[in-house]
Amino acid sequence: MYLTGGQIIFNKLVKNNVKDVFMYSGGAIMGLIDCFYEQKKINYYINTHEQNLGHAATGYARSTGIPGICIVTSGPGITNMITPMLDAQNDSTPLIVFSGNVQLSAMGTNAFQEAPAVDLTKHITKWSYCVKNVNEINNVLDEAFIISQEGKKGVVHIDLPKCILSTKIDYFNVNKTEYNKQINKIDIEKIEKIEKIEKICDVINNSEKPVLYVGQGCNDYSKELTEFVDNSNIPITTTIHAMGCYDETKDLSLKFLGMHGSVFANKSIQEADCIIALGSRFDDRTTGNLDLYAPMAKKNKGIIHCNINEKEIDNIVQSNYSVNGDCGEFIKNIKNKIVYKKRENWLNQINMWKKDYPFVHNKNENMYTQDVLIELNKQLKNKDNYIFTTGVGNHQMMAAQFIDWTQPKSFISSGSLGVMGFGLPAAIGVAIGNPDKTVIDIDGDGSFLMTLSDMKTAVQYDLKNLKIMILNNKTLGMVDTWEKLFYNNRITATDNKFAPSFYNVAKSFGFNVLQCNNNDNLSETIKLFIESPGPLLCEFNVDSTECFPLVAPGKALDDMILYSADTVNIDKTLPPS
Ligand SMILES: Cc1ncc(C[n+]2csc(CCOP(=O)(O)OP(=O)(O)O)c2C)c(N)n1
Repeated sequence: MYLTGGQIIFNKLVKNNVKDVFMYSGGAIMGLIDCFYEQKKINYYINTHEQNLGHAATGYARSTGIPGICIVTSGPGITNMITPMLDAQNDSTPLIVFSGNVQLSAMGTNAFQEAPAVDLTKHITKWSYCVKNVNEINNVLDEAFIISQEGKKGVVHIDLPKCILSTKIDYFNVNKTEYNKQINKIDIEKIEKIEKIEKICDVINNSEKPVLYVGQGCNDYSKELTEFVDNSNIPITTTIHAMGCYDETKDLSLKFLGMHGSVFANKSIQEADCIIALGSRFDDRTTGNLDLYAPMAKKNKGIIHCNINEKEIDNIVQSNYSVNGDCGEFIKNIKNKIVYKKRENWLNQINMWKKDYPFVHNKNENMYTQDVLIELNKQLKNKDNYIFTTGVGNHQMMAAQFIDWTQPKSFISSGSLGVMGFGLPAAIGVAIGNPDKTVIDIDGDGSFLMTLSDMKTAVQYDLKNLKIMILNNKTLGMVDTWEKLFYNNRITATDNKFAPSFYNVAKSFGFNVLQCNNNDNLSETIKLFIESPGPLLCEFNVDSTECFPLVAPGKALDDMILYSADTVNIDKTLPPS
């Protein structure tokens, strides 16, 4: 049977059980997009911008575990994808991106809508490959699905010259050529056999003050991790990507750590004699000043690191014991060898910190972002039914602080790259991938402005399970704080008072809309927000406030600025980072 390159790709997607793809059209990719016409095998969604499409596929992939499929055109199509591709790669999200390109004979001639696609993406993907022979497609696609999901998950980019998509071959009688697997293929990690287990267990069993520091590498092992924590009585803190992996309402949870994390988590890391890092990578937002990081654990030679990506081991923090492998496997290997210990002094100390330094804010008659989130947290009865996305800024960190995270993969946010504008398109992908859940995008006015055109997409696909909260403080709050604290109050580039009424904008897109301007009707508005169907947007006109605690640049992890007198006394000459 004769099939075009485009049809072969479509068939391979069907064979790989792809149910949903995110796309944006254009001349060079039409040979593939045309295959989606009047068929019922794969749903396709058209966002308003390639960046949005990439974030939507990311939200889809991170919430379902299924690779997100993106289809874009050449030139501006693929350049608009750079941000979501890097974001997905950095946050270990499996994406497969297909881009069109000019025909092979025109490549390198600066042709219309030509971009050096593979050159642009090869440093921000696990694998980036231009198909130059239609016979390769079969094997290239097999490889794309494997690479995006094996080891540390990430992004695969397949570039498709227009002529490859239109060339017909006798599919069943052709020799499906092996392509050159070496080309551009980077970053494929091997999973090593777990070793040194006995020694590691001794270190943990002998420690008086152990802490688990868990990242998203554990998100698929929430049950195993929970059993391990409860059976070993070891307190646990997480990165923001792993929040909910262990239920934060339980006593042994220290919530998330880092720059805006809990004081008690940060203090615990600094005081711990043994840090068991599982599926986390010592990102600088979670360590503070590295020279001052975890002095007791370093002294005690008690840093244990398990990560599936070999390159993360000893990359930032030198471990004393490392395992390059899967966290689930690691937990399975150690769980029966770790003894339950009471560690009364340690847990008492932690409980004192919890009592002395809970997450708080400047409570007064004004309505702040934190007030809204506290009320939301109070009224959301069954959090298992919800998944949250966010923009980037204070609202993101405050959401991490003031919502109790009880389920893994329920906080989907741009962590490593920190892309403003992630919230809405990611929520669209989550809503599509999880029709039985409600998705709430907690967003800032600045972040939301960057990608709000995708409200069209939410309306077009009638996403009744999608809701947006805009915490409109009329400023780019997180940076505004830095201007105030570290740049002598020079408010240079954060005023956002010319942002539109999001209530009106959403209405014109066809959203259901709500608005809340003060604490008096906050409770009632949140109730309505929870009860009303999507697509829904509620604009909360909040007062601007800082997000504390905050580890200032260059400071140790437990040297945090709090809501207190020291807010006004901090050193304004600190170097920014
Ligand atoms: C694309 C992008 N540009 C710039 C930044 C730098 N940045 C980080 S937070 C922030 C302000 C965010 O403002 P907003 O979304 O209104 O949230 P708020 O902090 O006010 O809650 C900025 C400009 C970024 N993270 N992403």
